[in-house]
Amino acid sequence: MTRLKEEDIACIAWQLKEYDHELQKKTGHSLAEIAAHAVGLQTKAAHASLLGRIAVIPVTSGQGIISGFSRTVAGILDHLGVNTFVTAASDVGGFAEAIERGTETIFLADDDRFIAVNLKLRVYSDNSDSTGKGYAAALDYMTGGLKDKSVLVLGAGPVGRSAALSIIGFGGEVHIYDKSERASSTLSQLILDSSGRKIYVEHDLTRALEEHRRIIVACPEAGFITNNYLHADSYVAAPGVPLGIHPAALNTIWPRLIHDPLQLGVATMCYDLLNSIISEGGKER
Ligand code: 2YC
Repeated sequence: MTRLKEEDIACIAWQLKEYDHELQKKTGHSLAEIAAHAVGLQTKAAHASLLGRIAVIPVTSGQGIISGFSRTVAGILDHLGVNTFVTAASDVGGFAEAIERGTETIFLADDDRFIAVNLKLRVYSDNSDSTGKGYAAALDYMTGGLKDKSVLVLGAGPVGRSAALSIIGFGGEVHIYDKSERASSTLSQLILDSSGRKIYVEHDLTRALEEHRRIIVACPEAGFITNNYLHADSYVAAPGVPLGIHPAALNTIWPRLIHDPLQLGVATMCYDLLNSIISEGGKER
């Protein structure tokens, strides 16, 4: 999993309105609507404020705190209308502070996992899983619907796996390419076993890029997708950091490219927890 750098996230918190407008232009929907779509919720029914107060806890383990990370996560949640704060203390002290201040939902990340936990329902949402869902939902909206359409997923890791399952959920046909053939075939078998649906393993990246117009770039390779693979009807949803689109190709694909280092994943984590709360609420009746 790529570890974000301070410069990757420095501007996010104060550009969220612009980012949201950009998403609306590209997909016809807001960040909240895409995140709700990713988890099968109608935004009308689910307002993020149902999550109560949220605490983001800085974590110093491993390579330590990324300056601005917790503040940026809190900014994204605030943008969604959730009352959020970053704990003054990190780690265990931050956890105690979150409990003392009556929060029900906690966001925290170490070098390996980024999760959001709802203490009341004892459920959690994982960033990789949510990021895959969020990007598949954005591609579904941006292309006018993935039903009966083929989608090339680059990268068979946790994000690519989650995106592939979501694309199947939207009725799409998944073609997977990973530089490790073993990773592709393992994912293909997992999906066949879990959903009975076949996905197509691509063995040649060049051919796959030439043949596909809807692409999820869920691998951490910079700039390998050049202009000759992008066409007027190409649509790219790229959760991978660094961005797989070659800088010289950015201008042409920009109106049909979704890419951010944190926003869609965090928003989908929020709606994923909301989904649990709403379905739990339904059970309580
Ligand atoms: O500031 C902190 O609390 C750090 N412990 C945060 C470390 C996040 C490491 N993970 C990443 O940089 C990203 C995730 C946001 C998703 C994938 N990699």
